[in-house]
Amino acid sequence: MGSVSTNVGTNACTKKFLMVGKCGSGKSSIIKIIAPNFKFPVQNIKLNSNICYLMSYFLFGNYHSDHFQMFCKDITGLIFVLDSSCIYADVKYYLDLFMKQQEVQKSKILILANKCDLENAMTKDQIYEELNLESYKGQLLLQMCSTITKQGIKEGIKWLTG
Ligand SMILES: Nc1nc2c(ncn2[C@@H]2O[C@H](COP(=O)(O)OP(=O)(O)OP(=O)(O)O)[C@@H](O)[C@H]2O)c(=O)[nH]1
Ligand SMILES: [Mg+2]
Repeated sequence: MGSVSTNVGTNACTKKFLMVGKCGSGKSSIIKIIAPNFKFPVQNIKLNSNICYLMSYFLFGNYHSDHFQMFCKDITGLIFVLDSSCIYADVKYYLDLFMKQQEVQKSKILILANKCDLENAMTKDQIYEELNLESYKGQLLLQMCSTITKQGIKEGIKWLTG
C-alpha cells in the first residue's frame, strides 16, 4: 500500500474505486496516506499490489441521478468518507443515493468513519444506528479511522481490495 505507479495503462486496471465524501470529511488526508502522489480527481494507483483506478470527488449541492450513474459506472468498490464528529442528515441522504445505484449494490462498500480521534466523535455503534446501516444489503464495512493516528485506514483498504 502507498506506492503510486505512474506507468500503468488504463487497460491494466482491473479494479475501479470511487471515493466520495463531504467537504472537509478527510478525503485528501486519507489519499495522502494510501497514495501520496495521487493527482485529483482520478489516477491509476497501486493499492495492496492491485492496480487500481481511483477517483475522488466531493459531495456538494444537489446532483441529478444521472450524475450518480456516471460516478458509479463500472466500480468495484465505493469508499464513502465521513467525519464521525459531524454526521448530519445530508450524510445519510448521499449514502442512500449511492446505495440505490445498481453498480454500488454489486460492489464492496467501505464507509470510512474518519476523525475518530476527536473527543466528540460518534462511536461505531452510534454511526451504525444513525445511518441505519443494517438496512443495506451487500458487502459493507464500517471502519472507524483517523488520519492523525493513522488507525483503521490500512485495515479498510485491505478489506476493500481483498
Ligand atoms: N482530527 C482530525 N482531523 C482530520 C482528520 N482527517 C482530516 N482532518 C482535518 O480535516 C480537515 C479537512 O481534511 P481534508 O483531507 O482536506 O478533507 P477533504 O474531504 O479532502 O475536503 P475537501 O477537499 O474540501 O472536500 C483538515 O483540516 C484536516 O487536517 C482526522 O482523522 N482527524
Ligand atoms: Mg480534498
